[in-house]
Amino acid sequence: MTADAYTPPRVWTWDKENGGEFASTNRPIAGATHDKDLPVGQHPLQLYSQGTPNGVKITVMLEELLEAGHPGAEYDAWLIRIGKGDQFGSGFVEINPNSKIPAMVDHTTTPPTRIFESGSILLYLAEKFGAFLPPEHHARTETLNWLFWQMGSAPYLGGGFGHFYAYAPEKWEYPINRYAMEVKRQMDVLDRQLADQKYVAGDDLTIADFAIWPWYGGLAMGWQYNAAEFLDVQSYAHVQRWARALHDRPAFRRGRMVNRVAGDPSSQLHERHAASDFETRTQDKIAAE
Ligand SMILES: N[C@@H](CCC(=O)N[C@@H](CS)C(=O)NCC(=O)O)C(=O)O
Repeated sequence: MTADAYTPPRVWTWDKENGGEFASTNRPIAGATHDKDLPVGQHPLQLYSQGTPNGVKITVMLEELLEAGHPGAEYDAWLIRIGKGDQFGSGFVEINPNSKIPAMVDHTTTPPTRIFESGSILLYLAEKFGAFLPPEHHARTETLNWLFWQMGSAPYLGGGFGHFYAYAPEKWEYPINRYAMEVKRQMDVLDRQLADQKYVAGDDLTIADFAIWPWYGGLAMGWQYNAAEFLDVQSYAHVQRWARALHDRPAFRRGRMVNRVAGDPSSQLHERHAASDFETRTQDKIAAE
């Protein structure tokens, strides 16, 4: 037992000063903290999100749908600043009782349809547009296998490894070891899968790629937690090849810009309401006005 080993009390209580990045938005209770309606734009699809890996899954898919000639995928993307607690506004909680981005509303149905959980949104869009989810039984099942693999695996990468390596108030060996081991195992799973096929679920780009790329592609590109060297991400050669190929697609480049609040101002499009916004409404252009 180490000097600062913890003996849990009989009943856990909320210690508001428990520290760590993002601690101020964490609460042990659900529900809204304040009244705030959500804005609604002109397009059928209304997205409420931020450009985190879970948010990027959806904007990349919407941009790929538009690129593939589905005009019905036009969308308004509104910024929900999770660091400021926008996810706890009453309007947002009405469309996602779990208070996490991304969340979407489809206004083409009566009544409008709310969709939350990024995997559910990807599946909803794939079924709505008949795209990026192969209809053939085996290929469809394989795509869903990898979609759900991502949903189950990424919390170990973000909530486990990322939290303890980058955000916790101190570096503790036990949790960093545990989650580094698991994340490296997951990268190896993906690397073996990508060794003899172009995309995660086979020869075609699917919602499995949209789900997995922002997390594991981002890790391979060195964008996550400043951990590229620590996890030796370069050693996953097939993940590297796949991550770079997707990174170079124009729709992925645009998708990464939407609702992004960090990085070069020219890469940040806080809100997206029209295709032309990528040229005219990025933060560098807004600052110059
Ligand atoms: N399983 C959810 C996870 C969503 C999620 O964790 N979103 C994060 C941003 S990446 C969030 O909204 N965090 C705000 C909070 O926890 O209060 C999904 O895939 O949609």
